[in-house]
Amino acid sequence: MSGFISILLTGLVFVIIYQIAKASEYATILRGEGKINARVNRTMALLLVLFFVLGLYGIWLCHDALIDKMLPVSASQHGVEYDSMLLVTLTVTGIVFFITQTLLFWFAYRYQSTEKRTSFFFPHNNKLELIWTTVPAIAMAVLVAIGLRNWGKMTGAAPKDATVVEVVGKQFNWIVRYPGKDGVLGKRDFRKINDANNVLGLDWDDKDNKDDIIAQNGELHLVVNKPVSILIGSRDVIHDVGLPHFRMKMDAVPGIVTTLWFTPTITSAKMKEITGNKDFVYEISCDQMCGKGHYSMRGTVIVETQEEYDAWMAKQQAYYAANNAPAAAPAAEGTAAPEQKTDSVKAITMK
Ligand SMILES: [Cu+2]
Repeated sequence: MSGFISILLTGLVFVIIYQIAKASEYATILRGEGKINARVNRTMALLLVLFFVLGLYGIWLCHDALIDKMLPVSASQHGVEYDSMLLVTLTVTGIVFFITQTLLFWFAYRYQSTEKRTSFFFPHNNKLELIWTTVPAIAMAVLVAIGLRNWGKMTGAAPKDATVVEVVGKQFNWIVRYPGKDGVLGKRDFRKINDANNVLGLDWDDKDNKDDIIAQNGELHLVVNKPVSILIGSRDVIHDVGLPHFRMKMDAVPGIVTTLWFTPTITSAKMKEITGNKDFVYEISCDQMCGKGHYSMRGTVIVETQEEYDAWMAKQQAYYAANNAPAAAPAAEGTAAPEQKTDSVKAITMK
């Protein structure tokens, strides 16, 4: 209902503007063009200044209302660099914005059309052209160079001692796999995916899979101050691993492995203190609209000390043992119909 009223009101505003335009057209004809034009010019010049001042006030209002809702301090080393990059970019563009817009609106007011003044013909000036092309070009090149350097760091090779974790998106949650004691993630094949007892399609002929762990509740546990390399995949459509508190994000694309790495620097417990929120949770958000359950793809990240991590890991059972022994008894967690899935995959491969 409120949507309908909004559309109706918008339509009404357009009709009113149209009628005013029409009326002023008739008034111009009746009273003489010169007089009316002079008045319109004066009014427009004043309205432009008013628009600028109100616009600046609006920016300040938004800033004031939203500053408390900003993300807390970055919880990763990379994130601190990105934040400072953002600050530099916003400062440079903000100063340029303020100078150019002030000049734009002031000139519109100061040099409004009057009968007494004719315009000055100034068609071309090489020196000016050169200045206003080169200066922004250099400024943009510097900003882009800083961005590329950071991008290279984020997507480049992770340090050798980084923990490896796999995060796979599906409609509609995240599956987190750890490599187990051997430190190697086993092979997986989408044709082996089975919601009852093989959610990632792990290849049981690959011995590296036998000790792989799929985290309970899909929780991503990380050790503070230890680099982590995340291998990202998807089981169905394109998702995106968004880690806003670490200032990280990367698409999860079916069929290919994307990666990102970072070093978490603040434990979940410490972040609760910093934010003053005892319910604070680091989250994985899906940053790619992926279907009707997109909103519910909220994963949990827990950053903890090595001891806490080890204690948690000790409680995890290898996925193979939990789902294949003895005599391949299906686990209770699956809800979808697995047979149907495998059949449809077979049908596709046979074509
Ligand atoms: Cu998604």
